[in-house]
Amino acid sequence: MPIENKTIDRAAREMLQRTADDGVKTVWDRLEEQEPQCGFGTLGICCRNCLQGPCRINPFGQPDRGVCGATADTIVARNLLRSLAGGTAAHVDHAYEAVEALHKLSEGNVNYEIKDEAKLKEIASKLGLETESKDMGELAKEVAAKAFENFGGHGSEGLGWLEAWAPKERIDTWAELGILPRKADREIREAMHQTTMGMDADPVNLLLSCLKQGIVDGFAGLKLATDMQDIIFGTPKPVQTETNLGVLKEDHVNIIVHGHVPLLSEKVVEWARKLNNEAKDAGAAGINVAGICCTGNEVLMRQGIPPATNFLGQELALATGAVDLMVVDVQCIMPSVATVAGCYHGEIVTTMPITKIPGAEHVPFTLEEADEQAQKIVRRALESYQKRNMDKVYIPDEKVPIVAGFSVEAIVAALSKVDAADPLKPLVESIKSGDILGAVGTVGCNNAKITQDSMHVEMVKELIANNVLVVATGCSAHALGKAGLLHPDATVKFAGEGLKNVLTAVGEAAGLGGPLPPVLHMGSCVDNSRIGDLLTALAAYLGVNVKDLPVAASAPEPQHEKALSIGTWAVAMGVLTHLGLPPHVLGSAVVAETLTGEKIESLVGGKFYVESDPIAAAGGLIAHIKSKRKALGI
Ligand code: BF8
Ligand code: SF4
Repeated sequence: MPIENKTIDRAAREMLQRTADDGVKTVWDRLEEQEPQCGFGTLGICCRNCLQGPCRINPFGQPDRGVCGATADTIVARNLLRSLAGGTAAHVDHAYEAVEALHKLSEGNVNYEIKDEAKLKEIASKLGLETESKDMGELAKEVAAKAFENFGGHGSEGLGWLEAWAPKERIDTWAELGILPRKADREIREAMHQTTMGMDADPVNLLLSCLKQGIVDGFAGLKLATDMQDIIFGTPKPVQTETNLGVLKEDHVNIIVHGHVPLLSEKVVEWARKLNNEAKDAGAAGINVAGICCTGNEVLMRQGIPPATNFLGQELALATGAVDLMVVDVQCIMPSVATVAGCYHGEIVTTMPITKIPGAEHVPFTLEEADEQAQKIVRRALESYQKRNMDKVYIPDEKVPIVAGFSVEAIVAALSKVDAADPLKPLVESIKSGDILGAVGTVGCNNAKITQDSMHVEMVKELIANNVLVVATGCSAHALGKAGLLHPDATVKFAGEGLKNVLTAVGEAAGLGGPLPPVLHMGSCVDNSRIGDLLTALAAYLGVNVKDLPVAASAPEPQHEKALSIGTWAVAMGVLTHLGLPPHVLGSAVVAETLTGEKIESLVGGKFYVESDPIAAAGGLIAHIKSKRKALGI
């Protein structure tokens, strides 16, 4: 495959030339080696859930059943539910780590603080806790106890986080459909049970459980994780920095934080700053920390740490020969990083008991000894720097300025500069007048099957040209950042007239001396909860339901099971959700048609929409937004 078809990112193209010249394999080479990929797997019609299998269904004839009698519909729906349970488990486990941190800090056992006391109080009172008579430690302990209740417990009680934050209309809808979740661990466990041999064979029943996993993901995963992280590390405010591989510095010790949970990466950032002088003693100009994937987003949003690249660029960052150490926690870490680092330079340090990689160093990370371990990791980077061969360093000269840090609080703060008494009013008025046609949240990954960043960038350019405001998270935000779309200049260059006027008015009122960017970076993948909060607030303000808003969601280049669980949550919230490539469900017409059809839309208000052409996808999303506007009479 020619390099131009692998990525639109110029830095990535340069590095791909380098890895090709050096005979170092990357994710794209391995995809080619896998091709043609298994047709049964692609269609979702293979099952290995018991030892009578593996079974596969012939889409064109016989056999049309597995050994046990399972049909293609059963197998596809079952496989999808297992994937969703995987994605949901990842987010819920992430949230658990963050709750545990709040609990331990409330007991004074760990060296983390409460950075956002106002958010802690706000969350506590939403949970029905009395806040006035208590100190922050006590309150944190009570909030952590309430948060823990979302994971396990007996009986059929529901998720406290959902009950406190989901719109009442949604709760009623989900209850009517029988998909109102109980505790998260129970639902994930039940999904695994439901999909074992000799269990549920009804594809529709399995799909309802899929929706339930999505709801668990949204509230006991995304929302819970974001809330805990905001309390401990602060709620993001706008920050300016740069992105792409050019943020690596030849004369600095370069440390990359990669993974998802900020408990470690925040400490690495803190200690890199504190130990900067030691780097000078080691002959470097200082320590430079850059991020990859969502932990990169977390430290970008709160600390202004520059993102080096997104998911598909993780090996390419190492191929610069300038990364002295890459420290990883959980999720989206390709095992190949150890191999690529071995070919160039740099140490890979794993830190979590459930994420070890052959060839990497393991430095266990615990909340109790977070400072010691972060120091150890930073000092290892200094040692690694001293072993770096400067002749083999090549850093592409590609970096672009970005603005990030748009939490809901930050967006409301900017809007309140236009109307202090009624901050949502200017946004709502602009939507009503048509200056802003609607909004799309672009989220999710890169996928080696799609030219890196191309779907994100081309689709979003088309959306903003048509006055659609875009909010972004995850690797989508990285992609858009690398393409210059997280910067006010892009508003001038690419936004339609109406959108440009609104963003300029708000940006100038907020004292930015120019427009807001046309794409607001709202954070990591768990921070999709911020998009949910914004939609909930907008719907409440307008007195309508979330499903009636002129909005849509899109994962243009989905890769991970987490992207599917997030997308399913969005559908359950009532939002049309675009995917740039289909999940492994096309082997069952029942499943594929249900996920994208009118039936699911009539039940929950949302559905999936698959389109692999970026301009056509933008057109589909715009048509949807227009139909919602029409229904609202605006
Ligand atoms: O949680 S967008 S490739 S990094 S899964 Fe992974 Fe996908 Fe990137 Fe973040 Ni989200
Ligand atoms: Fe085959 Fe049924 Fe076993 Fe799956 S559960 S492997 S379809 S026999």
